[in-house]
Amino acid sequence: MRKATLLAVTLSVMVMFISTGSVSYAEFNSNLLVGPAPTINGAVGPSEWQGSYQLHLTPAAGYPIETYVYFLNDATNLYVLVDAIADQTEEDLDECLLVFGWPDYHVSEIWGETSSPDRIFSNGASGSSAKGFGTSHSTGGTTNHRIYEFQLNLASIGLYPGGSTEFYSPVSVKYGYYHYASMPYDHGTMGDNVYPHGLTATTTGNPATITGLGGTPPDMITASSNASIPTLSEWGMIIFFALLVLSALVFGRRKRRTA
Ligand SMILES: [Ca+2]
Repeated sequence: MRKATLLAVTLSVMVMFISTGSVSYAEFNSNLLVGPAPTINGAVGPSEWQGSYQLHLTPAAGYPIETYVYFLNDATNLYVLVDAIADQTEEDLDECLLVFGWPDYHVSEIWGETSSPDRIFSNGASGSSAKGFGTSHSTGGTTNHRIYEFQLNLASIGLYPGGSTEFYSPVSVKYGYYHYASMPYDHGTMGDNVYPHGLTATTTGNPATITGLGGTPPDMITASSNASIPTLSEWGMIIFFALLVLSALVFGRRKRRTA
């Protein structure tokens, strides 16, 4: 009976940890870069963006444009792929915005012609970005769609290996000369993926300055350090195996006593 009870507790602890890790995006890790750094050219090369995506934005979760978002980092840079698989129309006004930190925030935004896009790196952010239209591994390489690639210097957005900062894409100002959009904005369908869903922002000025955030709070992103830190679900597995060993010991002792 004791063994069965222990096993039940173990399983429920494991399920708790696994569901905590997969239901909410409120905290996530950038994966450590393995292999070559992505070439920032708006095309997903065959050896680029290895490892799993961190965010999958779906209509069911409130995002009109189904999109996969990948985050990788090495000691100096963060690399972001916004793979907008449901934006299958190529317009100059398609755009993508990434914001890091709050209230001291750093911005990278890209829009305009695919061949010579307009780019913003503001409030200290520095790096490179590209806007493309093509296929990627997310769709099995068959359907052309919008692809945005970013390289951001970690220190320029308030990050370092092992460090954390807020991540969001809050604003939907697209007309006139105001800047800032979402992740991404598709002009073909006028769809806006404000991230996280339910985040609101107030802005002023031209180009826009974010003066306040409300609604759903931003996520926290943690950049990987070389010494990898177990994720929540890995900790769940560790506890699971520790309790398994413990239950084996308890069972073993009972058996000896009976004998
Ligand atoms: Ca489009």
